[in-house]
Amino acid sequence: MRTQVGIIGAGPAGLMLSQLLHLNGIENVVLERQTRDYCEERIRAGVLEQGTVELIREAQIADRMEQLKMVHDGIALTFDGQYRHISFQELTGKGVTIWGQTQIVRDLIKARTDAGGPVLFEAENVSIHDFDTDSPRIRFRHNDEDQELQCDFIAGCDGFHGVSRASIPADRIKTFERVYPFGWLGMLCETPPVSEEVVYSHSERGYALFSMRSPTLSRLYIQCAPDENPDDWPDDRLWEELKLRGGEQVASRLQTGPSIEKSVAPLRSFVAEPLRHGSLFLAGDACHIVPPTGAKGLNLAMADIRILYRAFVEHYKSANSDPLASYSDTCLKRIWNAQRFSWWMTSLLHLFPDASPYERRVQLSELNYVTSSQAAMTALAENYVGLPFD
Ligand code: FAS
Ligand code: PHB
Repeated sequence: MRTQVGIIGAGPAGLMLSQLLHLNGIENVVLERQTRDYCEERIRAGVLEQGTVELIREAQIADRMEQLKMVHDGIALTFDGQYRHISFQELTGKGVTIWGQTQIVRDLIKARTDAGGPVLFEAENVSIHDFDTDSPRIRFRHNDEDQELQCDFIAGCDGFHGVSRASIPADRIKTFERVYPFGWLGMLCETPPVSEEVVYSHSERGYALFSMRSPTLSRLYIQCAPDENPDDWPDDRLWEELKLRGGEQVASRLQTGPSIEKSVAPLRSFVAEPLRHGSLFLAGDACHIVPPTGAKGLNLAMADIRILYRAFVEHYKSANSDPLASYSDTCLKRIWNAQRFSWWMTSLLHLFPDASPYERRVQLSELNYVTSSQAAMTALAENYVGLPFD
């Protein structure tokens, strides 16, 4: 089997790259180890920057999004009995869009398969070879047959636990990491959202987040132990805890109901440098992880793909390989900005088990400052809506 770009991973990064390359006449094959259903059912991000919305339009998979999306002009923060709104529209002239990652992945898989694009699900034992040459190869097993894909380039879009980054010799890659002493217990339920905007809550009992996927589907989270067992949180207990952490204004409006999904995700900050290794290009969670407090995970993956697909188009259409050569440095600038903002939002809103009474007071003072100073609110807003591309 032969193609121009071999893509490992059918998450949002791999599928978006495949669709954009296809629309520009560049051949590609996607190899995914999970089933199609598994990829389409996974619940993850839901807040989109304007740059991600524009990329979805460029990929010609925006029809359902345009009809069903929700547009928010800000967020709210609650702490110490306060309920404070931050208007992104007033401060930056931009908002954010609520449209689930699950929907984006479904639309991309449909677009690729409708066009006959080779997306091979249940590809086992994927391994990559000769990526320090101009003719890299990917070996895998599919339909009980061992196969080999020869290509010009490999795009490693296989997430944090994928094979791509793991295949790079340790002396050729540098990693930076912070693991947080807590995780998020998330719940999805068919109840109306508590507010017309996403609400971030800081309390003596810990952090909570009140988000949504639609006017009838709420997505809610509480800070928990990294190894928390969701089974220890029957719905009633979780609703009670959300009310206690959200504060009076939230509790009085929170409508409860049966959960349809519950899961725990650990929190970490992670970056691997560089993103390019010969003919292998890493993108998305394969080379960076952010705690979801800043809603940057998916948006950062889409920013990588925006830069990478344009670089491939320049290479194949204009024989200009400079954008491929600068891919890593270009992405890393944006990655470290999002790392800083996500670490800062996480530090601002979570309860750190070892925080001293002094640090607790400073945290409250920062929450007050961030929700009352025009300058501080603008800094938060411009990072949340997404910093401009260079
Ligand atoms: P993905 O991990 O989405 O996709 C990688 C794909 O590669 C997967 O389909 C995997 O099966 C496949 N793969 C892995 N190894 C392979 C191999 N060896 N062979 C073939 N295929 C292989 N962000 C937010 O902003 N808000 C959130 O609420 C939020 N919640 C999250 C919850 C969880 C549990 C996780 C893990 C992430 C969450 N994120 C959230 C971040 C999330 O949105 C990611 O940034 C986004 O999924 C990144 O997309 P990809 O880079 O495509 O990686
Ligand atoms: C979500 O809707 O899942 C969500 C919203 C905001 C975040 C993280 C997750 O910061």
